[in-house]
Amino acid sequence: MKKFLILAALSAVLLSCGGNREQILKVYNWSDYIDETVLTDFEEWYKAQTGEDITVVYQTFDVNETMLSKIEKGHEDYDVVCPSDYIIERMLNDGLILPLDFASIPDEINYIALNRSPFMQQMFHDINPSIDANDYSVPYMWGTTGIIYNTEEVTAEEASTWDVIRNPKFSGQILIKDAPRDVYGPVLIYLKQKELNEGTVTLDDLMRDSSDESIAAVENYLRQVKDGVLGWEADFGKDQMTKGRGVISLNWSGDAVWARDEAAEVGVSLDYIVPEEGSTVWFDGWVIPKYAKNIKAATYFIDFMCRPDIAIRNMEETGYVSANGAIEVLESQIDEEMDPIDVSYFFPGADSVCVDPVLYPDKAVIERCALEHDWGKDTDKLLAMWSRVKGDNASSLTYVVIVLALLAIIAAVLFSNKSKKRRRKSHKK
Ligand code: SPD
Repeated sequence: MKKFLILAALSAVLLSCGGNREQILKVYNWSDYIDETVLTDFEEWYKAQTGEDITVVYQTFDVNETMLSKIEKGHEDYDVVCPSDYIIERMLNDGLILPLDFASIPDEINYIALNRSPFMQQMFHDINPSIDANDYSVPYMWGTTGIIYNTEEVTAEEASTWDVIRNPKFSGQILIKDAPRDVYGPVLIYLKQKELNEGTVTLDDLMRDSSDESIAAVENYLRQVKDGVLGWEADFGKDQMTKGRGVISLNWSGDAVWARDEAAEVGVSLDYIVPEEGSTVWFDGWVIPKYAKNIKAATYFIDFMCRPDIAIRNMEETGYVSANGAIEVLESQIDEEMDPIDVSYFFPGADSVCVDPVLYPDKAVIERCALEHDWGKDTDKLLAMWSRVKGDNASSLTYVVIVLALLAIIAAVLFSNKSKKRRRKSHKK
């Protein structure tokens, strides 16, 4: 990371001295989401392919909304960013991303075209049936939302329902991802079990449900969860779990893999489950924002990320699962110690392979998961609810108390100054 901060500083100097922006590629990605050595490899590969120099300036974010706001409001000139599904949908609807031109990349190194997964293509298509997101974005990593649990404190049965986050037995030991959409979806799915079982709503309906009634129901539920929450975390939950500082974490599958493997090294036993009621399946994809300045290098960068060996390195470093459909990627994950599962939805024909089910869930798990969708302006209602639950926003009573306290302090200072003056006067007399 240090190296890239230095690079960023150097690049800023280079640019401010009138350096060539065509030799800079600004990448804005989630934290802990890449093997950073691939960035230098990209610089070398780009030079070999095009004969041109490039320096990657790499920055990270922890939540989608931070990234979106920098582009939406700040018009920052990132060349490549990595939003999640529903944010890609929003950027697409708002004209914030550029169509990709992969025809400009020679066939033999066109890794995007060579390694597409039909599952990912379909998911991208489902983002918005009237504008094909496949023309604007390339999937990077994907996964599910579920529960990481400490197997010494929590049974698989206890963790197999979303209600575990309200279980008083684990109060004070529950970590919740500070990602409103990723919490709202599963909680609503949990609350609407009856309707789902009766077939009066579908998972997809729920992912589009921004009604006041549903937001209120989720808010009511989260208020019951809140007192037992050890932390609302953007990216420290996985680490806390490895240290045994929480026993339940509502989290993403990639963080679960990372945490489970790290924890095993220090004798903490973690596992991950997608609760029986259903959940969200998500993906993050590369896009070129409207304000990008180096479209050529951005296009090559996205292509390079799709090279199977690069995809495997990124998976191994982060714990997340690549959206790459190349058979080499599947082969790199075969582990004979695992029970065979059906991942034919992702790798056609692979209906019985020994892979980690946290990385590639069994088809039956995927069938009970749905993709989140953008809510447009209704997103503000969700964010307001989230702040109310977490207590980020002070009530008007809080403001009254603060103002009264400030007035009392000012009065006390004035009064003490006056008495000092009076004392000085009487002294002089
Ligand atoms: N530390 C990188 C985490 C990226 C995970 N993205 C998941 C988004 C779910 N909406």
